Amino acid sequence: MELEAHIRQAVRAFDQAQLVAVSSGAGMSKESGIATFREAQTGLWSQYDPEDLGTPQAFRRNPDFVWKWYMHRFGLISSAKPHAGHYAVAEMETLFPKVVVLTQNIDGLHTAAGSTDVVELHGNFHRFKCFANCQGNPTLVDLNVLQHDAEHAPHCPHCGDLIRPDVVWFGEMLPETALERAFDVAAECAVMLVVGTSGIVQPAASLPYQAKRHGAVVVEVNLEPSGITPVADIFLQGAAGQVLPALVTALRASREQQI
Ligand code: BV8
Repeated sequence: MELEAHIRQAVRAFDQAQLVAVSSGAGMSKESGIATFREAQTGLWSQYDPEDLGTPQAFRRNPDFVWKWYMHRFGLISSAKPHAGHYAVAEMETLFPKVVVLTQNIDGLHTAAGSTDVVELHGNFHRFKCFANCQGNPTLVDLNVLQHDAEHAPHCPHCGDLIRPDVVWFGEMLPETALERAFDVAAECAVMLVVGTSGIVQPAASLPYQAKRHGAVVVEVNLEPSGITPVADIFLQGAAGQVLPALVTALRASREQQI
């Protein structure tokens, strides 16, 4: 079946949904110019595996090196803008009683596009904190106030420990409240729209399986099959920035016909 037929199938699946979950990965931000996690390694960084850089051990071992990698990515992310796909997800809030975005992305683009209920599973790149969380979890610091540069990880003004991005590294637990809410939403949603994830990183990759186990319809948007495709009821092959606006246009048209 071609994409249009699959979108019509998806529109029927969304019908009467009270709670819609949207689970997004790095592919959701690709058309905003942010390389996916696996492609993030360009130029100097191409010889390093992100899973070897994004860990607390790597940061402790060589803080300035990991800091430089983050400042490199921060430069890419901070100039990124939401694309039509982000805005389409935000518009879904006008079509359904409740839409919750469960994102693995740390770029803040869903919120920037207007989504009002976003669960950030892996933190947010615009926040920085004391590694020791010396004033409580998290001990956030304002990077603009701290003397810092792109070459050296700054130090906490309270305790002197290293300052780090407020993101979840490999081997670290996800924020408890975010994780709990994500699994609750996955268990209660009528439809889970899964966008731009390879379905490799856990526990985020388990959310569509949780949704399916609890009777949700799983609709996947990806350029190619992923670790989620085996559990997807409907696979919309294509780029998020193209497929999501087409899906929302069809959902809106279907809603208008019902009025
Ligand atoms: C945890 C923030 C409990 C940082 C990220 C051994 C030791 C320790 C842990 C583990 C272990 N074995 C397994 C684990 C668990 C580990 C894990 O899952 N590892 C994987 C590699 C097997 N997980 C963890 O460590 C998590 N914590 O489990 O705690 C624990 C603790 C100790 C020991 C055991 C368990 C923490 C994981 C969070 C890591 N932090 N990000 C930062 O970004 O700097 S992960 C990071 O990578 C992203 O946030 C994202 O989650 C992930 C990348 O995945 P995707 O988003 O799927 O992106 P990817 O590039 O893979 O795929 C892109 C997709 O988009 C593709 O399918 C592509 O086709 C598609 N696409 C591309 N363009 C488009 C598109 N689709 C649509 N449109 C397009 N235009």
